[in-house]
Amino acid sequence: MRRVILVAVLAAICILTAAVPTYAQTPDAYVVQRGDTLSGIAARFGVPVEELARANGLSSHAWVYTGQRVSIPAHWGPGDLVEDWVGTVVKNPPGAQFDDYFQLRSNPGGRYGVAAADDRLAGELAHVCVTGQDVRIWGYVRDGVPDVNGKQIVVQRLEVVESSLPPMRDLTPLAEVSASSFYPPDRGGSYEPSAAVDGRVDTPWVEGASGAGRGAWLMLSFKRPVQVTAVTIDPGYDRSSHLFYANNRLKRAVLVFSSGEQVQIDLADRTGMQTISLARAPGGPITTTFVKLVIEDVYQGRLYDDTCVGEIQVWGREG
Ligand SMILES: [Ca+2]
Repeated sequence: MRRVILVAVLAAICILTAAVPTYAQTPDAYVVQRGDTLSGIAARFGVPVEELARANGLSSHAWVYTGQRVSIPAHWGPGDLVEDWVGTVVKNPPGAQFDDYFQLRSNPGGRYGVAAADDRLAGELAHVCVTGQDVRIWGYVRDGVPDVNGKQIVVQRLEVVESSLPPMRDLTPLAEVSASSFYPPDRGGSYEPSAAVDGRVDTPWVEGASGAGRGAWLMLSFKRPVQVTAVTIDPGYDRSSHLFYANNRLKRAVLVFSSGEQVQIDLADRTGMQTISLARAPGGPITTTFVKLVIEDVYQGRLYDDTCVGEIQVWGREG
């Protein structure tokens, strides 16, 4: 009975996504033919050449010889084909077990790890992760891998779904910024709230409260409601490694929205922008007139007990 239900659910998913899974049998080994190269064999079986080389104790530039048996790593065989699946790429908060995943639009339970077949696609995946745009993807599913539910889509082609809605973009220039307090200017510059949105990670807003500034806040306000899909944050004084670790860095914060929604975020203790994805299915982007960042916890600075936010950006669309 259970199996029947499972089959029915799988069938429904297939219909919803208009994808017909095909199960290709991966051979255990391949006998090298004249003219074959390791990279050619890797491409034929959809295996990264490094993985194929490793499975055979070879370097990835090794020659192969006619008649040589080459083992094909089983889990790299093309599994379910992914053809025109529609969904969003969602980034997990730093520290999560897996960094991102693909969320099928048609099925809230349809969640897969995601990987790019090449560097260009990796860049596109990173971009749509921030913009929260729906995408159509093609590729295949790898089974039994250390990723979400043991499954990972290797994306070989990606298209952004055309939409009549305004495009997702960096909304920060539309915002007025304010804060509960700020540190007075000194020889290093000024640390007003506007320093967190000036497009530079090396100029931080620094809270001016006593102690580490837990409870201090920075707020970006919009004249008209916006739909927020992601927030990116540089959690410290990112002018140099010395200044970054000399001051407090943001460890945990709460994002508060005018809708009443609150999202607790955890930040990794490292320089550079970190992405907080809010394009979570099925809830979708958050509609709000402000984004308020409230400091909850910090990584303690070596020299100073002041908490810095190098830069914050709000991504989404107007209206
Ligand atoms: Ca800045």
